[in-house]
Amino acid sequence: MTTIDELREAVVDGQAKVAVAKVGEGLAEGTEAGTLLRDGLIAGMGQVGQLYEEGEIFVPEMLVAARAMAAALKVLKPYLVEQGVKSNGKVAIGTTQGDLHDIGKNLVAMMLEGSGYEIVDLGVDVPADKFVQAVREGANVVAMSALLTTTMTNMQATIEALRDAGLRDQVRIIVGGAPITKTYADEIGADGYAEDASSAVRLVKEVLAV
Ligand code: B1M
Repeated sequence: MTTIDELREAVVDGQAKVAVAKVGEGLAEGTEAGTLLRDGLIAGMGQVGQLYEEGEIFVPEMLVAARAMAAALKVLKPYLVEQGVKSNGKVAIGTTQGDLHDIGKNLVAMMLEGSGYEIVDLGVDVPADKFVQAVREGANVVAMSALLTTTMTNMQATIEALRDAGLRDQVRIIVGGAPITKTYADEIGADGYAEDASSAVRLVKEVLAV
């Protein structure tokens, strides 16, 4: 088994320490950072997403895998920057105003980061004007998460604020979270809805291709 295979397996198994060690080994063997990212971390996370969609693993395993990937990414990041690996896009992500549930948002952010997107994590309880500011500062995707029926309506407030600021046409907006549906996303004028973190990665790729 090669170091890249071992790195991929460490992500799938959620073994953060092993993943970090394998990144170090791969770099020491002369493997390019971009290759470790693509064939190790991203491939591993892809496998995790697939296992989750097939019902073979559940949220806790996905979260542990995401943490392993985040730990390995932290080590790899400076080398990626050095190599000039191009960002696929800049995503401003946060939970809607009033919402403190950030586990799902963090998972989505980690999966996107591992897939080559630059993440601006606005955190929790994010008011519309913070999303607007992030778009002014270059984000080309706004990703909003809500877990409460009382806070999901703030997604629409953000979309309206972006429209009022004249920025709606230069940004793609995606939404998700347990109470959100595709119908709701369409109703409020978002560009897309993703049910889970792995489909959020596919969705961002799709909306940026339009
Ligand atoms: Co609260 N909570 N909570 N809570 N909490 C829920 C959401 C609730 C359904 C529980 C229940 O009553 N059965 C309920 C909401 C009811 C409703 O609105 N209809 C509820 C409530 C009522 C509350 C409080 C009001 C309770 C109170 O204080 N009386 C309060 C509100 C606080 C606030 O936000 N202002 C509250 C507080 C909390 C804690 C702080 C204790 C804690 C959050 C800790 C944290 O996140 N750091 C908490 C928790 C843990 C939950 C439950 C148990 C678990 C949520 C979770 O993390 N799931 C939840 C019940 C449940 O969901 N079973 C509940 C795991 C996570 C990985 O899934 O976030 O759905 P999820 O993310 C998924 C997808 O939804 C999707 O991908 C993720 C990964 O697959 N996704 C996206 C999420 N965002 C996305 C964005 C995308 C795309 C996909 O694109 C942008």
